Amino acid sequence: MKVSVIVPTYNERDNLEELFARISNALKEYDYEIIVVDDDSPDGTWEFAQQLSDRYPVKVIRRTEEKGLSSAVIRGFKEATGDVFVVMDADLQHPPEVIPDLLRAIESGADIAIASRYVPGGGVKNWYWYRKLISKGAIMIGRLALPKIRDIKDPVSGFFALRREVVEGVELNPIGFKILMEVLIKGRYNRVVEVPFTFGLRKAGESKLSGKTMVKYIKHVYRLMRWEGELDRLIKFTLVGLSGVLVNEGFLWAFVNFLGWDKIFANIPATELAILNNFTWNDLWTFRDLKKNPLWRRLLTFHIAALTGALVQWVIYAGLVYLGLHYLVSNLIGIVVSFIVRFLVNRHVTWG
Ligand SMILES: Nc1nc2c(ncn2[C@@H]2O[C@H](COP(=O)(O)OP(=O)(O)OP(=O)(O)O)[C@@H](O)[C@H]2O)c(=O)[nH]1
Ligand SMILES: [Mg+2]
Repeated sequence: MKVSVIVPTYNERDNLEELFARISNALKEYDYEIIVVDDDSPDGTWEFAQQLSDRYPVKVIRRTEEKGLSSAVIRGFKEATGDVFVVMDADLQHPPEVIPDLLRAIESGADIAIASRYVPGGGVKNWYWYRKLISKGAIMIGRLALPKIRDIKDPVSGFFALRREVVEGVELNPIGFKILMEVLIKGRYNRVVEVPFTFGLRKAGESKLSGKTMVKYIKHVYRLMRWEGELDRLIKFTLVGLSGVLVNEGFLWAFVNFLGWDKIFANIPATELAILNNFTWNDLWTFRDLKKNPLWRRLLTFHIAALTGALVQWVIYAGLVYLGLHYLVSNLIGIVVSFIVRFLVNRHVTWG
C-alpha cells in the first residue's frame, strides 16, 4: 500500500522541516510520498519544499493561476500516485504521529478515516470557549442540514485519510469550503471511521482563518444541500405547508358557515385536517423516497412535530412580545423558527 500525504500550503516555510521529519518518522514502515500544493507563497514555501526533496520524497506543485485551500487539495488528489491519500495542514496542528492510526483504520476496512476532534479522546488545545462554540455550532448546522453526514462528529476536519477510489473520477467543487464535507457528500464509500486526535497549536506562521469563514461555510452547506436534493425537499415542504393553510382556513370557514359550529371549537378539527393534508402530501411527495418507518409511526411523529412547532412558535412569540418587540414581528419570527423545527424533526425522525 502506497500512501500519498497531501499538504496544502500558503506561507508555511518555517513549518516544513519539522513537518517532513515527523511524517517520515511516522511513516517509516510505509511506502509514501508527500505532495505539497503551494499557491506561490511569498515566503517561498515551494522553493524550500523543493530543497528538502533531496532528503524526503516530496513532490512540489507551485500554483500561480489558481488559489484556495479546497482546490489545492483537489489538485493534490490528481497528482497523487498512492493507493491511500492523507490530507493534512502544514502548521503541525495535525500531528503526523496520528497518520498511522488513520492508515490502520483504512487497513481494517474503512474507506475514509477522519482524525476527529469530537470523538472521545479527541480535543482542541487552548481554544477560547467561543471558538469551541462556533466550531461545534457550525458542525451541528452541517449535520442537521445534511442527513447523510449526521452521524459524523467532525465532518469539517482538515485531517483525514481515504482510499483513492473514494474520490477518483468524482467531480469535487473547488470553491467548496470544507473539502472533507465535499468528499463525504459526493465521494464513493461505505465505511467511515473517526480516530481521536488533539488539534494542537500552530507552530509558526500565521492563520488564514478570516471573518468570512462562517459565511463561506454556510454557502458551502447550502450548495451541498442543493446537490443532495435537500433544498428541493425544503421547497416542497414549504409548498405543502402553504396548502395546509388553505385547508385549515377552508374547513374552518365551512364548519362555521355551513355547519354552524362554534368558532373556537371548529378550529380544532380544521387544524387536524390541515395536518393530515400536509402529512399526505409530504409522504407522497416531499419525502416519498424515505418511507422506512411504519405508517403509524410516521403519522405519530408528524403530529408530535406539529405540536412541538406550535409550542415553539408560542414560546418565541410570548418571549419576544414580553421583550417589547412588535407582536406581528414576534409572531413572524415564531413562525419561521417553528417551520425550521418542524422540517428538521420530520426530516430526521418521521422520514429519518
Ligand atoms: N495552497 C493553499 N493552502 C492554503 C490556503 N489557505 C490555507 N492553506 C493551508 O491550509 C492549511 C490550513 O490553514 P490554516 O490557516 O492553518 O487554518 P486553520 O488551521 O483553520 O487556522 P489556525 O488554527 O489559525 O491555524 C495550512 O497548511 C495552510 O497553509 C490556500 O489558499 N492555498
Ligand atoms: Mg492551522
